[in-house]
Amino acid sequence: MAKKPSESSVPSKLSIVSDSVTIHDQKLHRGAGGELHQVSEDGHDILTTAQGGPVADDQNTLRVGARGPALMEDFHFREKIFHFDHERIPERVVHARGYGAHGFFETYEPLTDITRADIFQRAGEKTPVFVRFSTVAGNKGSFDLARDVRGFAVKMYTKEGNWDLVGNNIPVFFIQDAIRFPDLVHAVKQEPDRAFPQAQTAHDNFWDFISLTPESMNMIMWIMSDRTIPRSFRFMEGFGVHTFRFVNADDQSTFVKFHWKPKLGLQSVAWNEAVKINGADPDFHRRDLWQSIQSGNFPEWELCVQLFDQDFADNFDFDVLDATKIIPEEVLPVRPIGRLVLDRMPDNFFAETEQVAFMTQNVPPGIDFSNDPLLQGRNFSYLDTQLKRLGGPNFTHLPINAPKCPFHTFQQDGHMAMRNPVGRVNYQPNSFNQGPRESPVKGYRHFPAEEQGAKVRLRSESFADHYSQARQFFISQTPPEQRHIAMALTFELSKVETPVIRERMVSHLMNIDETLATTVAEKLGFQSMPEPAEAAVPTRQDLEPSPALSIVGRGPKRFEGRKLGILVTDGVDAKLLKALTKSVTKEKAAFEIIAPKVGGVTASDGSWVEAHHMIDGGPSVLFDAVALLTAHQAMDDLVKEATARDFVADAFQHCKFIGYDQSALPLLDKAGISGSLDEGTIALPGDKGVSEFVQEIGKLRVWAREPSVKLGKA
Ligand code: HDD
Repeated sequence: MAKKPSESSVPSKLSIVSDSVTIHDQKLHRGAGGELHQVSEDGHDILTTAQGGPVADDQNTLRVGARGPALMEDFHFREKIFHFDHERIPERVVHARGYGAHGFFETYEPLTDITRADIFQRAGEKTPVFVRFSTVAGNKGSFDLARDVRGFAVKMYTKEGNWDLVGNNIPVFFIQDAIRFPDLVHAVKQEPDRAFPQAQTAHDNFWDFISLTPESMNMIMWIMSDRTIPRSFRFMEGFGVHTFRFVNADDQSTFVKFHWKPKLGLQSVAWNEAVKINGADPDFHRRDLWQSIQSGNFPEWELCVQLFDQDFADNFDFDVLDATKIIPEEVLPVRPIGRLVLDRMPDNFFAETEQVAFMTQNVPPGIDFSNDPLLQGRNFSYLDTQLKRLGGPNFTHLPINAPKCPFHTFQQDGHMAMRNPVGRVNYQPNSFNQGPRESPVKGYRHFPAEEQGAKVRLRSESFADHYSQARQFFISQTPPEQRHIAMALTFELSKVETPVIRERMVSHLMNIDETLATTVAEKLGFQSMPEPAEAAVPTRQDLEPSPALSIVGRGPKRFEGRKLGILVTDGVDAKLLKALTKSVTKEKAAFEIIAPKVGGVTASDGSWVEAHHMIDGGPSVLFDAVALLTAHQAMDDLVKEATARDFVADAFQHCKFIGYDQSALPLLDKAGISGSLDEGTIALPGDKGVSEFVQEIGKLRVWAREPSVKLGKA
């Protein structure tokens, strides 16, 4: 039977309206975003076409008779399908998968002596920002915990125009010259004939390119470390990577490197954990940022700078224009100059996070570039890519990309122009004294660096030492972190099918650390060790370790900002559960309850405890530590659940703290760990009181356990 419009299955009261206004006798509703809606005879918002025409039936196409052909006359159908057909835009060629948030940057102190950038002139000044975090290689729909560099792109809407600091969570890069970027990206992304693997460096093309690119060796140490499997965006550092310039009002320049330091410290997950998180929650990082901002726990970073002059640059061991090198913090300390707080999620992912256009060339007066050939190349690339992605030159008219300060140009027309110059005059100079004029005083002045030389395609010799800093990174790691690097290299190279590529990589490792090279070679089943790779600079510099490069060495002291997973059953000790959740909340941490059924459980005092997950949906990999608050009566059933046993076994092998009620001992037994209890498996109450337990789990991992669970045995 054909339905009449009034019989549509859609309920008639669709929208909840927040406000009513009357304009020209037409009663309208104001929606949540401030937009106006037409109102129906019975008071609900009216669905309209994009032309504003009210729609009577959105469920049935216009046709001849109930079973007849559709009519071309159906303009509503045509418009609806047309728009749907065009919903997608090209994804970013790199950094396709990303997630963003709004917030502000607060300046700590005036930096008038070193930069004239308005954003750094007044203490306490707050500047609106939008940040987009991303993975590099995976497509838009890939998973969050790929082993990959994370993008850390910050758009600061300053009073002198947008400043985009388009950085990564790693302070060095794979290549020294932008001309190699297309090859790097082709090599890392899915292989073109088979279109896999996605979001993975573990394949021949990537390691082939890398093994033929010695300048990438420092970056390789970084990407094989735990930096590429961060626990959350909130626990990552960010880096501007390149050397930039600050320029003051007297046109004096100071070199500057930018660092974002997370307030809650650094934290990563274990590789085995990352693999499982990708299955359990492919949106793990998105969800984490969403949940923390929505719950009012606003993530925060300090912007720190390393400042230096030409003298320092001339005397430093490496070229400050070489983006494959760092300046260790122990050599040149970082100075905090402000803080970044993310406190608001976008209203709409596409409009903001997808359409945001970052460009390294967006700098306000007082911030300038160095001659870093990677940075210079980037300054060309980003404008181009926005044109392709966003479809025309007017992408700056999109609210997320428009400056928040007044702006005035003579640009006009083009696709989707939202703003054109008003009036007759759209050029300068003009005789009408109309329109904007340049300001030599307030306007952007490029730093007048003196440059000379022959026109050449040449890499400076000062860029040639590819192994010294790679070794420095490796020796700056704690033993578990070094194990992880060896494991990661072994895993990745084990996926390489061409033996000569594996060998070439190990020959590079010989120049970085012989023990590392031997460990990897043994694990890969090499019969003999290859010769060390030929190095452009034969003598490696023996650099001091830089403790600032370790994550574990500088781990957090508290559980703040982390999440405890509490596995409960019927009969859970109500007092214990309450004390634990109270203590976790007091620590400004979060908890989630996992139960045999998602509905919840009945506690010892008869109260009902609602669960966030059933065991299958809440594996321990989603939590920073776990507690097993079970009861004897539920144990027979619980130990039979494979996922309950995995919950415990995984937490143990991932070196997490496990608090347990004595009733959970049979579960520990079935999970195969009752003979291996250590300082990280804590009876509650018993070994420790609840608040002591919450203090203890602030250490996050019991790395001493790792060799015995074989995970990290390299
Ligand atoms: Fe890039 C995007 C970071 C080198 C060309 N890059 C992009 C994004 C980040 C970075 C965070 C995502 C921005 C967003 O969220 O929209 N890129 C870096 C860093 C580099 C780097 C830290 C080295 C230090 N990039 C680099 C080079 C080139 C590009 C050498 C080209 C010559 N990058 C691009 C691009 C992208 C991009 C093709 C893709 C999408 C976009 O720009 O908006 O233009």
